[in-house]
Amino acid sequence: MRISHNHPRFISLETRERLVRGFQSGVVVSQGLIAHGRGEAFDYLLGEVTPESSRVATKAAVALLLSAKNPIISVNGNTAALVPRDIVRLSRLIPAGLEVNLFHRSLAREQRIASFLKRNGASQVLGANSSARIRIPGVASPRRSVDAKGIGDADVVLVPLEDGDRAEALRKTGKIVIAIDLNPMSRTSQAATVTIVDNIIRVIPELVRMTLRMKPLSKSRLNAIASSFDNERNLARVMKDMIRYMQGWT
Ligand code: PTJ
Repeated sequence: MRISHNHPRFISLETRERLVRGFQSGVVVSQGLIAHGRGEAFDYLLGEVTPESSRVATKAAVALLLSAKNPIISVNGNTAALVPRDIVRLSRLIPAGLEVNLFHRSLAREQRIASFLKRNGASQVLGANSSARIRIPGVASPRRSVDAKGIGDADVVLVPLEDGDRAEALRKTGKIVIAIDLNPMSRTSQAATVTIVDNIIRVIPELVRMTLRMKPLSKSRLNAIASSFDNERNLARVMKDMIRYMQGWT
């Protein structure tokens, strides 16, 4: 379907079309369409704009990614379909590895997503072969199986649209978890070290811009930014942003 740029809801409709195309090509699962609907509902509560609280979280996330020894970006179907170029750009800039890691896992879909990322500029994508896998203890979903050289060995993991179980389990293994989730009340949001509550279509381009700006900063400045961030406090700020936005309607 072609959507006119003049349509008042162009961005939202175009985003849905990307997911539908991703679904038709086997990158996105049907459950991913449902998950996006839940995300959209929370995006409404933000007024579909990035609140200041999310910018603060993005800055802390970049500080952690730039200070990491082995940072990894975990990619699922929705992420690949919505922001393929920017996620590859971010991985190059930091630099961080890319690992396909799926909730609804099949080797064929992992390989499809890896090829899609490569067509969008990635040179190496982990997680798309059955060898070199290890299991994260305490995860019931297929997401427990990760690449030993990727998420398995990472100190900082960026997890867009994650499930709560794995976010908690990754924290328990001592890793720093950066989540992207429009729902500030989800278990993932609560479990992560840094949660960016915003739409992934705005978050990844903002992470790219912020990385370009923060790359010249010293290690001690990056440490100071990361350690002054408090996720619990910031999530409370996001909720206040949502309430304030809704009060504007009454
Ligand atoms: O590709 P797979 O097999 O790994 O499956 C991916 C989905 C998304 C289906 C899987 O991870 C899943 O079931 O996710 P959830 O638990 O339904 O959704 C995860 C969170 O993502 C929810 O809290 C949503 O609010 C949030 N979300 C959905 N769309 C967006 C979003 N957050 C940011 N940006 C979005 N566009």
